[in-house]
Amino acid sequence: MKFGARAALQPEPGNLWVVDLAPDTESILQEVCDGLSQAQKQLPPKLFYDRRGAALFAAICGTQAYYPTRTENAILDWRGVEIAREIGPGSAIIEFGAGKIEKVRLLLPSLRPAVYAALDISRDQLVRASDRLALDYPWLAVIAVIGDYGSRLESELSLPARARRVVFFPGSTIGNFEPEQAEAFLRRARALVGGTGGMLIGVDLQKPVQILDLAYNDPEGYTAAFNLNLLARLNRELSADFDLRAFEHQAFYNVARSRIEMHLRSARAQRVRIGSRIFSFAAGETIHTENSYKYTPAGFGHMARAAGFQGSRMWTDPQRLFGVFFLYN
Ligand code: AVJ
Repeated sequence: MKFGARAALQPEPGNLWVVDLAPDTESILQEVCDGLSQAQKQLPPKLFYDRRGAALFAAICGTQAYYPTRTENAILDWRGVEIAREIGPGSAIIEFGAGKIEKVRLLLPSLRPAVYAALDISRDQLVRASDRLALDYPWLAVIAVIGDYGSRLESELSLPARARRVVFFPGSTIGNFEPEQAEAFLRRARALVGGTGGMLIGVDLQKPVQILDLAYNDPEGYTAAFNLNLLARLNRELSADFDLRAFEHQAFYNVARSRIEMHLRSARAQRVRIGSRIFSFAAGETIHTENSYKYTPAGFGHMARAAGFQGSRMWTDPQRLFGVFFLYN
């Protein structure tokens, strides 16, 4: 394993390169204070994924209520050969939000890429998972980049010039973006992969409200714990003094905007200190912690075209809960 500020594919022993571009405490504090200064208080969902948050997210993915993970996995598993045929061998796969690096494993045997680059905000999990992947697939060059989606990957990755580049963005994390930001993200991905490249992206589809509400209010309570852990993290890392018993998890489907909204609701009027700043909460006031937009196949296809991708193909499950799109030029 190699650590460095720059990942270059050099003929050195070992097949894993690690690059750390994680935001520092100072910039996290700035983002948190900015978000809590808005009229509708908000916090960015990337802050969910500290060590405990990543573990809680993995627990959510294992619940019966949270259908996206197992549904997308089934699509990748069933359609892996077809997907691999679309992409072709010897590609450079760049995954955003790679987490535990489980999904790409479903594709690797048929896909046979030359390079796999994983970007994720959860340092320990990413280092562990990429180390394991590099050991399991000695023929694969693995690059792990610790950072958020704003990280300037273009300059950090030196990918083989001839390999077809494909951005892999599974999990429906695109749903975290506002529609305009989502389109901008697709456009950026298209620029990263170039004219011959493509994008393989998981998108959660619109469906009856009860299914969605349950998926974000699992009876085991992992989603509630995941949401509240955000405050626990701010207490730990920014020496904030949130009283975790005075906030509650709230998640509901906003039908008009086709999105799940997650909030943390203040049970009473209270003040919270973060560093040298004080933030006041009215009883019932919320911090908006996440949106998870749901698309129709046609709606997402339209957005992909608007972002510049001319070709699009979708695989789905029999209940049409989830779509895996391959976008290309
Ligand atoms: C990782 C962003 C795809 O939006 O469903 C799961 C995060 N939040 N349960 C989603 C999440 C609450 C998840 N994504």
